[in-house]
Parts: sequence; structure tokens; C-alpha cells
Amino acid sequence: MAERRTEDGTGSLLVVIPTFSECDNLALITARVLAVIPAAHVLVVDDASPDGTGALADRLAGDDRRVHVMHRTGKDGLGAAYLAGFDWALARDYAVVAQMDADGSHPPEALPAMLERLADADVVLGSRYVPGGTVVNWPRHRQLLSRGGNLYSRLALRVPIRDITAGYRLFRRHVLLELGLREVDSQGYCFQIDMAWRAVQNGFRVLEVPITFTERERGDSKMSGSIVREALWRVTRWGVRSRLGSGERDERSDAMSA
Ligand SMILES: Nc1nc2c(ncn2[C@@H]2O[C@H](COP(=O)(O)OP(=O)(O)OP(=O)(O)O)[C@@H](O)[C@H]2O)c(=O)[nH]1
Ligand SMILES: [Mg+2]
Repeated sequence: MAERRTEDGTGSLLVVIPTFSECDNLALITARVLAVIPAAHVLVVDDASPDGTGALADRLAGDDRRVHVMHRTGKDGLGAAYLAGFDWALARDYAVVAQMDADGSHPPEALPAMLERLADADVVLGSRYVPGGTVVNWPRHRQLLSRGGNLYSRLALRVPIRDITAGYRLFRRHVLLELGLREVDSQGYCFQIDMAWRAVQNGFRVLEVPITFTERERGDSKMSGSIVREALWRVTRWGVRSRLGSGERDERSDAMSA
């Protein structure tokens, strides 16, 4: 296991890549990650993709022992896939856990800069909305949705993060251990807001590194109206509760089905 240590001494790195029907993207993104950080491991978390992504992941794992695969029984949302991947990481000795989309939107080539920033942080976000960050090929409606979602979340939750919905992140192991992952049940990109807010509330240092985010070229988006509604509903409720001073975050009594 010693060879998993990253060159800058940040410790062993696991990159978790959730997949649902990403067979056109998975081999390339895995190869890019391992080319940039040869000491890293990759965990593909596949939700029984109907296009055979799970079988492709098995072949990649058969060819390279740095690649691991978790097969889940059906599509259960991005948040649940990441939580399962984080549990898998914590059951092993990875010091740093990255999360990254399979569709090429998150450039693996930014990993070294993000790992470097982790020297002064507990969580590092690959950010579109800090100086130097940018978005390529996103249609106007997606830009507006993302910008609007970020602005609303920042104001409602009163957090200084510019890209709180960023899906490209590094966590130090102790953050995942201490955040109370059992209580997280946000599903879509609300999961990203939830985790970032929990990190800030727990006093962890969250830093943003600029990235160039590129819209997927292949495969279908899983973004949906219900994902947006879930985020709007939850963020509004968290913001109201934090203003009322209860700080209550327990979602278990939440009857909302987004
Ligand atoms: N395991 C698993 N992965 C998922 C699920 N939903 C989405 N993903 C993966 O999560 C990542 C982000 O999903 P995307 O469809 O790219 O969502 P997005 O980035 O908001 O939308 P586009 O980039 O416009 O397609 C991709 O790697 C997806 O394959 C899910 O239910 N289960
Ligand atoms: Mg995407």
C-alpha cells in the first residue's frame, strides 16, 4: 500500500467516481486520473448502469489494480453513491478522498494544484466561480441555474463559498470521519451543498481552487427538475432553521419527496 502515497506527501489518495451510464466516458477519465497521479487509486461506484458501465469498470479493474469497483443494485442518486464510496474509503487507509464526475467536466489535471492547497485546508473545492475558474460549453440555462443556485445558497446559509455546488472536491480523511455521514440524505447536487455546509459548520477549513469546468461531450445528463426542487427546499429550510437558531439538521422526519 505504500505506493499510494502522493508525491507531495499529502498521503494516499482515492478518487471516487460515481457512474450511471457513463460507458463512453469512464475509461478516459480513469486513465487521465492515473496519468496525473500514478500513485492514486480510483473507486468507481456504479448503480447498475443499463449501458454496461459496471462491466467496463470491472474490465478496467482487471487491467489495473489501482482501479476498484463498487456495484450497487440500482439508481439511488449521487449522494447515496458518494456516501457508499466514502464508507469504502474509510474502511481502508486512504488519507485523502477525492470526488469527481465521470463525464470529464472535472479536469483530473487540476488534482496536483488541489492537493497542494490541501496542505492549508481540510476540504478543497475545484471551483468555477473564483478568479481563474471558468465554465466551457455550458448552455445559458445551465449557467443561470448554477449561478442562481450558488447565490441563493450563499445568501440563505450565509457561507462564504463561491461554488458551493461544486462536485469536484478533496476531503481529508478526518473530515469524512467527523461530519456525521449517517445523517446526510441529500440526493442530487444538494448533496454537495449539504456536505460543504456541514464542513463549514464543523469549523473545517474549506478552500477553493479555480478549475476549468467543461460540459460533458458524451452521454446523458442526470440533472432533473426534482434534483433542483430538492436543493431549493432543503437549502431554504436549513437557512430558516439556522436563522431561528435551532441549528437543527436532522432530516429523518422530512416527509418531502423531491
Ligand atoms: N452511481 C451513481 N452515479 C450517478 C447517479 N446520478 C448521477 N451520477 C453520476 O454523477 C456524476 C454527475 O452526474 P451528471 O449527469 O454529470 O450531472 P451534472 O454534472 O449535474 O449534469 P451534466 O454534466 O449536464 O450531465 C456523473 O458521473 C454521473 O454518472 C446515480 O444515481 N448513481
Ligand atoms: Mg456532469
